[in-house]
Amino acid sequence: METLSNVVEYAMEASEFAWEVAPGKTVTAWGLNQQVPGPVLKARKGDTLVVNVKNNLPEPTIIHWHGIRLPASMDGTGEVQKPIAPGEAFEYRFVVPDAGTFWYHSHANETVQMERGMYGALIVEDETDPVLDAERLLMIDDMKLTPAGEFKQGNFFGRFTERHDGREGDTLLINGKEGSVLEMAAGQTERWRFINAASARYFLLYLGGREFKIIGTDGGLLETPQTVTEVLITPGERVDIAAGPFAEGESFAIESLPYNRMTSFKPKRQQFATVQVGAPKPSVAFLPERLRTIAPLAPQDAPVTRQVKLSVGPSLKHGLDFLVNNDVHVNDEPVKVGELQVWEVFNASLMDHPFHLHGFFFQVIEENGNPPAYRAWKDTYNLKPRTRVKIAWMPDNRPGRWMYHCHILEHHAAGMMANFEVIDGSKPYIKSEQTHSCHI
Ligand SMILES: [Cu+2]
Repeated sequence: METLSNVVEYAMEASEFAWEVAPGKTVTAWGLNQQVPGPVLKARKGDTLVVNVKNNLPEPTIIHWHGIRLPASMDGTGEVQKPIAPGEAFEYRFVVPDAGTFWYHSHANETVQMERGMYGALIVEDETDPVLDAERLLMIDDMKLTPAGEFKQGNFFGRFTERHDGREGDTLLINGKEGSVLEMAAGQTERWRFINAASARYFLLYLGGREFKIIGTDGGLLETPQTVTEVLITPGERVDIAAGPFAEGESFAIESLPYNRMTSFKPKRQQFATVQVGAPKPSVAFLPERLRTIAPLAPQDAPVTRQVKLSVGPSLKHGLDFLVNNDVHVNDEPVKVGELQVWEVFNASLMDHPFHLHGFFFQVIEENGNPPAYRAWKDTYNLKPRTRVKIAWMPDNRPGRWMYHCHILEHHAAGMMANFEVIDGSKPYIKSEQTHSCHI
């Protein structure tokens, strides 16, 4: 198939460099091509993407392609790939089969490398995308810095709190910059693609009470636009919205409303950027009532094939461990190609966790006994405390080692993850050895 597809090539180099997050405020970042976020990679649905990653960081790295349904060998985790050593390079090569807002990020020493800037967007377009007047990418992140602009290292208590709550900082970034001003024309409607690249921050998007339409999420377009005034975007998630039209002279903030994810952080209303609406321009935007059809994968009462329990438990070594089915860094049972998976994911803990499945989209078919408000393809889904969701997904013919984990990076590192194998059911199953430990 690949020979028929258009090939899009990029070269990226991971390195340490000075990055100005605001005038006079410079950090020693780690990132791709000396920018935070890294370059925006663009392709069209069905293209073959080839990305050569050269590692000039002082430690090994790996690049994970979040949300892309690629072969296991290209997933960019320690399960399937030897980390790229300093001075070495690796070529990722895969077809991008779905249109949508995706992203790439380090999957090695994540809590450090992503905090420092090792992430970027991957946009996959399709001719069926709605036509809006313009498109903008907004990558949400924060950094926890000292007054001198160094990445803050906590004391013993601080490190314990960070392990429990996840790392949040007060330097609030959109596309690597603090206090951005976005200018747009009056009368126009734009597509804004939000990606939450933060370690642990929950972003409850708010445009000063103005209505906007959610048009897409992790796995591309929704079936119908959803008109709202706020939407929660948890770490790892993507939300595409149609914003506008606004009137000339309007100015408003892109904010995150207070959200209590049940940690020691005090929920706050925080401003990430400002939008200024300038002189009007003609609009060609047309948002259809129906964006596409998403066939349901399973009925709400489909029998559960696996239970996944997320919890927090005491640990002699660390104080607390973050658990999947009562264990850390779990080796879960394999699943067979072509066998519908209906997983009941239960958050038994007293805090929120965004559950992320690598390499496959799922549909939430039930949440605490109720059907979801609308159907969507997801790869990351937030579970509030004591929440039980049923997700359905289909392992298509991409055997290999995959994983699922909490996308709060500190929880992932503290054990809330599992790997498992997708196997060809027609062959006898021989458990394969992982190529490299994913443990930090
Ligand atoms: Cu978590």
